[in-house]
Amino acid sequence: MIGDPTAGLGEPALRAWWMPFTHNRHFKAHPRLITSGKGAYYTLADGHRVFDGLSGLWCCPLGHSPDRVVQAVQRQVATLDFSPSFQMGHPAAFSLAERIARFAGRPNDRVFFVNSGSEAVDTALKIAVAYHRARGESSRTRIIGRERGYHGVGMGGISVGGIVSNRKMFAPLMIPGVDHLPHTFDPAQMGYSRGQPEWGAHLADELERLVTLHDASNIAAVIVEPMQGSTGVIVPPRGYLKRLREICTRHGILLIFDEVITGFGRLGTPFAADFFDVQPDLITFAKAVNNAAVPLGGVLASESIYDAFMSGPEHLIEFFHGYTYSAHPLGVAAAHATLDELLEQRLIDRAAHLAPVLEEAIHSLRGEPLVADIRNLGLAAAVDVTPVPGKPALRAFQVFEQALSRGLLPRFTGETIALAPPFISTEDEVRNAVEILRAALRAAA
Ligand code: PXG
Repeated sequence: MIGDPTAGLGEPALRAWWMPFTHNRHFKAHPRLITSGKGAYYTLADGHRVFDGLSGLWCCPLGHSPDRVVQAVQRQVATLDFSPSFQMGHPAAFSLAERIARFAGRPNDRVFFVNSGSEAVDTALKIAVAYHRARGESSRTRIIGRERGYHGVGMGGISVGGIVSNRKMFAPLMIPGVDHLPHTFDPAQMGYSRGQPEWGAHLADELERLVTLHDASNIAAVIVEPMQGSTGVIVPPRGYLKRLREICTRHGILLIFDEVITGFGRLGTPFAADFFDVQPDLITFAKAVNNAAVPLGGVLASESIYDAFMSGPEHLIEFFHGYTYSAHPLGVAAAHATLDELLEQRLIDRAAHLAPVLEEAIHSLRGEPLVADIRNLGLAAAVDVTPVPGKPALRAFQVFEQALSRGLLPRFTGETIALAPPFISTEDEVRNAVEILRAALRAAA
């Protein structure tokens, strides 16, 4: 803990907020409070500045409060604070949808706006099942996710997700008819891989096994994160995603890429679909789309999927789905400003340029105390640490605390520490973040 981070906030002031994905009792006894952010740094309540090693929660590639986004949101809230998206529309939402489709290199796609990654995932699953039904293939209802996958916390997302702690308490609420592909992480085969592992493309063939089990006529879609982020930067083996695409195409199964983390530049390309040269039928996005200034997400759907819905009388709604805040004017304004900044400042190229800097630095931690594996892809990296015997997840937290006290905010989850710096970082900042992590590992050992 750094100094007195409560800065005058007593325990009662911390009581009411039931915090998400947080050890609430421990946190409230030892709070870590952020009071402001600018560029690649947060300021904590005790005045310490820390480098934002995970771009918020993977969502602030431009750093914090970039002027252009701040001004766009300020202008927007004063001009049109809210506009209904059911049976009405505001012009900037249409132009944003068109821009995002072009940015994705899929100019004929349609974009459905939501407010979070979880909503994007549940929306994509609904589109997939309804698409088949609209085409007269209503038996195609099964969805295939993947072990270790994270697809948010909606009922659909936890069902197709593969993280046991996010699932085990909620079994009765999960959607039926879901299978999981095996995850692709095998340290014996791919330990300390730089970028994509050579081993593991054959794991995609498990999809053929599921098709043989259920028959393709019962399967609607496969959903995967092209690079698994939350579970600790699990990088797809070379050829794996292409093989998944081929099998889906052969059997008329829709392929959904959940690009909530990888979308908008994290791998040094607009989307991971570009990086891997594999085009899915549906892409979910959120987070970096508008630098997280206002919640916004969405789903990119291919034209043929959209067209399948556009039947029946024209005065009737085609897709009974949407949110009060779909295409919220503030979120949309922030997204336009974020895209302007990403493109004009060539920040995705910059992410691509920083990727090998991060790779070199992070792999130099091999052999340091506690280090069990290191992985990286694009401007993202993870270090697995050896667990404290009998106390799962404690070690990464200890390393996290050591890093925070030295001026770096990384992400810890399970036995993994992850880094995904803002695209605006300098090479030195990236190297320095890793040096802080090195000191933290030594101190925690
Ligand atoms: N899909 C993917 C691939 C995600 O990574 C979601 C869906 C859900 O998004 P929302 O906006 O509903 O939270 C995510 C979210 C971490 C971390 O530390 C990752 C996420 C969220 C919070 C922390 O890795 N991913």
